[in-house]
Amino acid sequence: MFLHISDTHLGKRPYGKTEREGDIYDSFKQLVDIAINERVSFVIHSGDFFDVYEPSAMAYTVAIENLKRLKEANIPFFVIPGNHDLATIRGKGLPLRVLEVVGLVKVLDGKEKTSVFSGINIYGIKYSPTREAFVSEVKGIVPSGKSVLMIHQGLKEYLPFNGSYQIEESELPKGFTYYALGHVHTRKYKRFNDGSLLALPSSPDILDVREIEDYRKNGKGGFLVDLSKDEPYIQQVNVDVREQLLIWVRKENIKSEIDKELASVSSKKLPLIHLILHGEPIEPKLLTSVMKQFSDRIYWWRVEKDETEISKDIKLFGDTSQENVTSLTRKYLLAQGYTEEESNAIIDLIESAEDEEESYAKLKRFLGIQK
Ligand SMILES: [Mn+2]
Repeated sequence: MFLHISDTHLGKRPYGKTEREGDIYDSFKQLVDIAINERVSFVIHSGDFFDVYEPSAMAYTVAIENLKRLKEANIPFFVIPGNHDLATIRGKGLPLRVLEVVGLVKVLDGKEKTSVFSGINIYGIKYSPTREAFVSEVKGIVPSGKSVLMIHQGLKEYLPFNGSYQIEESELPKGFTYYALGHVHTRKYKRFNDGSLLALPSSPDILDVREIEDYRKNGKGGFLVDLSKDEPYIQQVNVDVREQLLIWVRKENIKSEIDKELASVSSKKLPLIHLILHGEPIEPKLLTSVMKQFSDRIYWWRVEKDETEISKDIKLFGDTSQENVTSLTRKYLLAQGYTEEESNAIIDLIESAEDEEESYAKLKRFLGIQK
């Protein structure tokens, strides 16, 4: 049995938050725990191990600490370079190679495509930016015996947006027992008519608002795979991630909507809230004061989209053809609930933006730090 994971994006720091960077490290740590506890023969990672091709010292530290735990448990780690692992500047090298040089991973990237481990032929190629590149990478790979193909590609069936996929499912080379796919952050697996399996573990953390829906359906984590039987057998294993909620609120029911959604949270970690505002315009001050009441039940909140009836505001402005940016800004700020004095201070601040020292002094006065 082996563990299939992907898209760990170590080092990613969503919204600039170090706690979120820590969450992503924690998900990886939990996957390593699973591999050790389940005594798997090896781990395969389908790419985007790091988030960038020049990872931070912190990302390397977490990677090495956890890969060392696997090595001590005699569990090899096979990985392919995803698009995030590959340098965009020539000659910068591959961060995964650093981990390979110190003996913690085996990189399958096309130059070296095969590795045989516990009776399974493991093949892997690096991310190919085009269909043509993919075809030439897989050319010459002939599967034999129980076999795994690790790829990091967009498949039209799962990433149906123009320019986001390189190949279609039917273009996968035939004859492998298990297709270990990365890149698509949606978790699923399917069995083909010949009994072979295609699996997408997705990222083990919610890295984007668009992943929330899939998380709610399928959770986050990896797959335990058993190729010892006639047909491959797969089992989903989950990690505990910081939950994220996408909540539609109206001015009159902000609190009750959030209360209702918070009831579904099961993670030990406090959730991150993304709000979509609709209905009547909501003054920022009102929103801030309502959200303050949740400070011990949520980790952080942000507005994902403001779909309130801004058109109403615009009508309030009347004929705007004779107005300049300053007067429109003032009207908008007043409509958002700021006082005349506050609105003037904000405009003053915007207009003095050329002189950094002066605008800094004004900002301090505005925030009441300095008279
Ligand atoms: Mn990815």
